Amino acid sequence: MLGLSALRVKREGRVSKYIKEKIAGGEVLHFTLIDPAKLANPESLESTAEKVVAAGTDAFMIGGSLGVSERDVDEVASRLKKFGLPVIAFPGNVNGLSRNVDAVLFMSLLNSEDLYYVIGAQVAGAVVVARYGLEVLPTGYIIVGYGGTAGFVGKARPIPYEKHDVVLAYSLAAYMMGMNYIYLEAGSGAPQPVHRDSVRLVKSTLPEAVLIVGGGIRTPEVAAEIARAGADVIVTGNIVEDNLEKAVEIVKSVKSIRRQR
Ligand code: 1GP
Repeated sequence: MLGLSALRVKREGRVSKYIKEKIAGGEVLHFTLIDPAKLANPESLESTAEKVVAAGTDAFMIGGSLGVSERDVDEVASRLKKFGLPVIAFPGNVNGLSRNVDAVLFMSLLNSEDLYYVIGAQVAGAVVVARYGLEVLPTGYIIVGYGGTAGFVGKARPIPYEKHDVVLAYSLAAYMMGMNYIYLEAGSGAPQPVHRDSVRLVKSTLPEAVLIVGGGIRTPEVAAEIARAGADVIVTGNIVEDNLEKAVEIVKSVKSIRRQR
């Protein structure tokens, strides 16, 4: 038997403490997203990681919407662990989990039209997460604008970029349901990122929530703009593969920002 009665949930653990202490200290965090299915040159993973770590990235996220198996996440996680930063699963589905990560963004894709992405995958994955003893970061995942593969696969009804009030309403609902991480996602490779006015509105209304923003952030200027608007965490994925030098500049620009708390 699975021993279901022995399962425990790990919330507010080491990773959450790490994130919250940095935010309380006035930092904006940068997370480097590695999609195992998009690694053009898997051998160069460590040398790529070394460069973003030297620039100051705060954590690694591993995940993707298509073509990611648990074994891929296992392998990438164990290779990234040696850098000493938190390694966080960003699962597009149940197969995006791994024993080797420190925590999981336990997400509900709130504006999906398919209940599977809102609650079905979470039910399927919850026992696995508890059995692996992973720390959970309860996350409301909200897809805005372009949406990309995550939006298509997740059957999202993306919120139009300029509908800041709708983005806020979803964020409020997420927070009221106990999700203290809000992830505003424009979709990997989005032609434009989430609008800074949406970011500003969500952060000013929910100062206690950890606001993660990703999708289509390709320049240090845009990253800084979104960070200044109130994002607590900036995520970049594609640019790390496409233009590592630019990715390093983005990390440095995010890490140069200090906020009054
Ligand atoms: C996608 O938010 C992430 O889930 C990152 O997007 O690949 O466009 O940086 P990019």
